[in-house]
Amino acid sequence: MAVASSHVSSDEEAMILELVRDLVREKVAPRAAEIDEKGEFPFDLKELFAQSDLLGIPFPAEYGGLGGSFVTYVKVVEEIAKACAASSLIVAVQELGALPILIGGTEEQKQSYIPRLASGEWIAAYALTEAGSGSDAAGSMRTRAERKGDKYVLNGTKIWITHGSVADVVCVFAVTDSSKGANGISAFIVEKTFPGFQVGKKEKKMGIRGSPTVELNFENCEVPADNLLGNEGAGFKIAMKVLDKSRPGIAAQALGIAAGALDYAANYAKERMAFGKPIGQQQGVGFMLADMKTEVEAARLLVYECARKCDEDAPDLSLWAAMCKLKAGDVAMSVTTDAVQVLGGFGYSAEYPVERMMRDAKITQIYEGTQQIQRLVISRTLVGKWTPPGNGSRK
Ligand code: COS
Repeated sequence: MAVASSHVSSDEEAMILELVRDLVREKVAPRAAEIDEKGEFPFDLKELFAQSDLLGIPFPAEYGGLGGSFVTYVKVVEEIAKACAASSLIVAVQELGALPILIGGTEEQKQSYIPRLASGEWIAAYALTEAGSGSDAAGSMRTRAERKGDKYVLNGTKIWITHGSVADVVCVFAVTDSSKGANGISAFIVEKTFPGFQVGKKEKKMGIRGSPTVELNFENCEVPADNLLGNEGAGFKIAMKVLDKSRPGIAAQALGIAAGALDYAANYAKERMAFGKPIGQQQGVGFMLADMKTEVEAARLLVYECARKCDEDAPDLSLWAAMCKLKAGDVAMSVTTDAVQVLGGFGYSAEYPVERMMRDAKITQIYEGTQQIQRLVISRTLVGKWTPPGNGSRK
């Protein structure tokens, strides 16, 4: 969680972004195709980002972070995603995994964990989703946590956990009281060394292949009671507040993918000749590029405005987080698809980056809440939530 008033000036933000552009050009872009092909987490780039203080940007200075604004943070994610979507998740998921502690943690918990995450010494992950509990995150959760003395004992399985296999610490959501629906869910800080924590199957994915997505199994996993975040039952609200601040990071990733694909397609269209002139000068392609550019800039305005609202802890943040993730995810998909079209047969070849970008774009319409969930969140702000007659709740 970035501090409300940033410690980073606009001059410093410009310097950070220049540094990131240099790193991306020299170190990230040349590795992007290989990272995708091998499907391996790029530990070298994680180290590079850690040494360059990029992981600490959104964390408050008092916990070892840079105390940067959310606006700076989303711009950094965007810059990395222009070249390599998987690598941009190194920055974005560190924030996602740390947010439950920043939002729901005690001073002691923050002091204990955030400095190690801000420096990049440790990697964080966020474990909400289960096989039967994706969009309906509260209603269908099956992972249980039972208090036994000074410990909680966790049992259950989480799936689709980004960086779950490389994380040192995972914020895990589990049911502590099944009679209370969303208000019976609690959040825990779980270290990978806690007994009963196991990494399960790794997914084979369409895109973001350098970012490991795994199953996590909790078999009588013992978590010290001190690692409960907030009170028992506070977990779902923490999970939702986290998503309000992490969806803009995913929107920034989507924006970066789209901007990277547009850039590549526009350059190609300037060079590639057909019927005696560059294809970009022909109306069919030129107008496509014009629409792509307009969509990218529209998404950018929403992402940056939402990041500003994150910095202010604005009361309508949920709405803006959902809108920017919805728009940027759809723009990433449409712009990368059109970029492949601009390149024609070459666009369909893995030798050109737009093929990877199109595969990477798809996930931004799915994770951190599907586009349908974003629309649900947005429409509820307009017309309210449906509560069935009778007891007023299905739970
Ligand atoms: N901030 C704070 N509190 C919130 C909140 C938010 N953004 N959103 C919901 N809550 C609170 C509600 O106010 C409600 O509190 P009370 O019981 O005190 O009234 C409680 O949380 C339950 O909320 P709600 O009734 O809206 O829950 P629903 O089950 O109807 O649906 C959705 C919530 C669908 C919005 C939620 O489940 C969701 O976002 N699902 C998608 C999950 C997701 O993005 N998964 C991706 C994987 S994580 S990378």
